[in-house]
Amino acid sequence: MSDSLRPSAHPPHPPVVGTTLREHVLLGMRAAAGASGEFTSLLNHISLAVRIITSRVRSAGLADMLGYTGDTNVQGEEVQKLDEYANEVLLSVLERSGHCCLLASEELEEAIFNEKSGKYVVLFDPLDGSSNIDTNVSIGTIFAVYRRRTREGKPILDDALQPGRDIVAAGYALYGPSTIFVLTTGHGVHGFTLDPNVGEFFLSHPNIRCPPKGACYSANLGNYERWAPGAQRWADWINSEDKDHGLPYGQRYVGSLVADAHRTLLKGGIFAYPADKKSPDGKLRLLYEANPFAFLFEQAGGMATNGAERILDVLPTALHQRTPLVVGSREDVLHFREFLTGERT
Ligand code: AHM
Ligand code: MG
Repeated sequence: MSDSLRPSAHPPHPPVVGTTLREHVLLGMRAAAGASGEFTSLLNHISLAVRIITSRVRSAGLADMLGYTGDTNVQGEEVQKLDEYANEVLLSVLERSGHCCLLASEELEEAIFNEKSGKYVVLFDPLDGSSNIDTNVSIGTIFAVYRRRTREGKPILDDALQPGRDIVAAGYALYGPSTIFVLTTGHGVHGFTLDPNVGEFFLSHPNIRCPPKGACYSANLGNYERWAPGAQRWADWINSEDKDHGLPYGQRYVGSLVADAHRTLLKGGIFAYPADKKSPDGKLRLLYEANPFAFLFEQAGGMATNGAERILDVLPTALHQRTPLVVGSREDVLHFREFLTGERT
């Protein structure tokens, strides 16, 4: 998408630490000629949903008492799982916003169409890494926003099947020791940390840049035997003893994409979930996991590939399509690609 078509949520002045997310988004709107305020309102609705989810995630450790496990709580009531709860919060907040003609979620088999209004499409993973909830490990929400592709009539599935390069906003919330909301509207990447006492996100990480090269890699090495020979050679190389070339890299793997990718974005290095014999198309989902992160990393100077192609250029054919995903520092991702294609052995 050309920059002139992209709604602007980037302030005309350098971002100032302490600015609230609301102010940041508003400054972006003021900088965009003819902005209607809908995009601003949509982003504010997403941040509201994230604050509501944060509040529930923070009491997840009390699950046996309060519920959210999918089982029966101490009062003998059926309780909702946290990922289902997060999904419902996002759906209801976004539906009420009136800005979305189509919503799709990892938790829903089919997309939800709103035939009455909304020029935006939001695709999301409401609670990624949810297998980590039981052990109090960081989890997150991931989203991508597009303009609807069809200009008139009812929205159709094709409105969701757009290549990642047409994203107008992408971001994630990481529910870690604090909740951080990382956002790009195509004008750089900025991180906002939630002050739980005030209930506001404050700009804490302006202009995030992914270092050109890192010192850590993030991959599930338990899948090594199932990987293609190129991916195995990459793993052998990155674990090899070669101090002059900065090897071996350290290994960090949380098993929550949001946590692993966030660390990689800030510190550099590489996150790789390649295809394997068990998941020949990869495990992660293109539309609401890989694309938002690919867009964020490119905006921050990093890179994202499926091994053969730039993630953002892949033309989706299905809502829940899977993809291999390799994101991170430019140099590190290029090295991976060279091993995978056989340019390097
Ligand atoms: P989920 O969407 O069901 O939570 O699965 C996605 C998660 C990612 O957060 C993470 O990167 C990956 O699956 C971990 O997979 P594995 O356990 O195979 O290493
Ligand atoms: Mg997920």
